[in-house]
Order: sequence, then C-alpha cells, then structure tokens
Amino acid sequence: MARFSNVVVLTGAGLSAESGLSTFRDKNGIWAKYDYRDVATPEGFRANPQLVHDFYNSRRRAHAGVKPNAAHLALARLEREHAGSVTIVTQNIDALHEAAGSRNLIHMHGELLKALCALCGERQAWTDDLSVETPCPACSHKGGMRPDVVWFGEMPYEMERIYEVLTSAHLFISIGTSGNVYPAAGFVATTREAGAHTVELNLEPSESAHLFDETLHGPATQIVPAYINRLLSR
Ligand code: BJW
Repeated sequence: MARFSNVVVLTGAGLSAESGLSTFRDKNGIWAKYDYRDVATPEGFRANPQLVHDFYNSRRRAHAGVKPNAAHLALARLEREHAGSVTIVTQNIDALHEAAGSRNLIHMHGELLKALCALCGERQAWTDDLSVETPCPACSHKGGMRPDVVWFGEMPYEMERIYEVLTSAHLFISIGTSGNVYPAAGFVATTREAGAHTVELNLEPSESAHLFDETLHGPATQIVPAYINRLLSR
C-alpha cells in the first residue's frame, strides 16, 4: 500500500445494485424499460419534461428506502484508514457513498437528491417530486426546475478536478461500471498513461477490461471488501 499514496476510485451503477437500485445496461436494467433519448437527454426533456420528471420522481421515491451495502462501507473505511489520499469519482446519482461515510467524493453525473433551476442556475437539496409547475425557491419562476443530473450531450461536473486527481493517481480502482459512457470510460487510459496501477472490480469483464493491470470479477459486496482488506493489510 505504501507505493499507492494517491488512490482514485471510479464507481458505477453495479456498486449500488445490491442495495436494490437498478443498473442501466444489464438485462433488466433501466435502458431495457426506457429509451435513454426520451429521459436522459436535454432534447428529451424539452420534448416531454413531465415524462422526465416522472422518471426521476419515481427513482427519487425508490431511493428513500435504500441503504449503503458492504462495498460502499468498505470504500468509506479505505478513506478513513489509508494514510494517503482517497478520492471517489462516482457516476452514480444516488447518495449511498455519503450515507456510508465517504467524504472526498465527486458526483460527476450529478445528484438525484438535488434540483437545478435552468433559469437562475441555483441548486437546492430536493427530496419531493418535481413537475413543470414547481416554482424555483430562489427565483420563483416556474418551468425551469430540473433534476441536477448530467444527461447525454451535457458536460459532466468537476472535470478539471477529476483530471487533476486522475493524473496524480498511483492506484486507480474501477467498480461496477460497464465502461460504455465517456468521459468516465476513458479514465483508465488516462491513469495508465500517468503511471498508475489499474484495477477493475466488476460482476463481469467491462468494455475496457483489457486496459486493467488486475481484474476481479464477482458481486461488489463480496469482492470490494475483500480487495480493500487486502490493500489495507499490505
Ligand atoms: C455489478 C453488479 C454487482 C451489475 N456487483 N458489478 C462516441 C464516443 C465517445 C463519446 C461519445 C460518443 N458519442 C457520444 C459520446 C458522449 C456520450 C457517451 O459516452 N455516449 C456513449 C453511449 C458512447 N457522453 C456524454 O454525453 C457525456 N458528456 C460528455 O461527453 O460531454 C463532453 C465531454 C468531452 C470531453 C471531456 C468531458 C466531457 C455525459 C454522459 C451522461 C451520462 N448520464 C447517465 C444518466 C444520467 C444519470 C442518471 O439518470 O442516473 O448516467 S447515462 C447512465 O450511464 C448514467 C450512468 O452514470 C452512466 C454509466 O453507467 P454505469 O454506471 O456504467 O452502469 P451500467 O449499467 O452500464 O453498468 C453496470 C455494470 O455493473 C455492468 O458492467 C454490470 O456487469 C456490473 N454489475 N451488478 C458488481 N452486484
């Protein structure tokens, strides 16, 4: 572990699957029920904002009962016990890393429990349903409220800070992501070029599995705590 001072962890939907949240591209995943163009693009939102609100309202309601699993807890332990730095870059919009106790966390695709006013740019913590009639608490206008998430064609959040941590990483761990969506899918190549040791922990080999120095395949609640135990005891 001594040679891995800076650790960067990229997480995806597979990490939260065993907490009861659906992934996107698995057989029964979200994209098997919805066309991503309707619910996860700015064009889809312009065409039918209420459909998009209903999609995120139902995910926000489902989130109320979910709890972090053993993999989220192991990552929080890594941050607490590792002598160097640990940064989690998550593609997940759920709040399970925070609930597990992770603090150095970047939500690159936004947060389900926040709303953004497209008219005044204000962000708010949000647990209720949203609709086209919801007034913005900051500017009072209706029609501008949207989930604070990053849709296809939009720039993911905090990219400058993310590339800073990626290029100074000694160890890069990718967990529960299929490697289909950029720029996150390109992070392994960036960290490799910068000299990091790269590890994939996923149920099955991802699209980019060949780019990793080490791969471990199985359910996150088993392989993540086991890998982190080994890392911390080195
Ligand atoms: C388990 C498990 C268990 C299951 N244990 N594992 C052509 C080339 C390159 C790029 C593009 C291109 N054409 C278009 C683009 C850009 C586009 C893109 O990548 N498209 C691709 C489809 C090709 N990207 C964008 O538009 C992004 N913005 C952008 O690029 O801006 C310009 C830019 C340029 C340069 C630098 C920086 C920026 C924005 C992407 C926004 C993605 N948004 C979504 C929805 C919003 C959030 C939400 O509603 O939740 O984010 S899409 C969806 O996919 C969601 C996820 O965060 C994201 C990634 O999915 P993830 O997490 O990988 O889930 P799955 O389901 O795919 O995989 C789960 C994995 O877990 C599987 O492997 C399972 O096996 C595994 N698993 N159970 C362990 N128990």
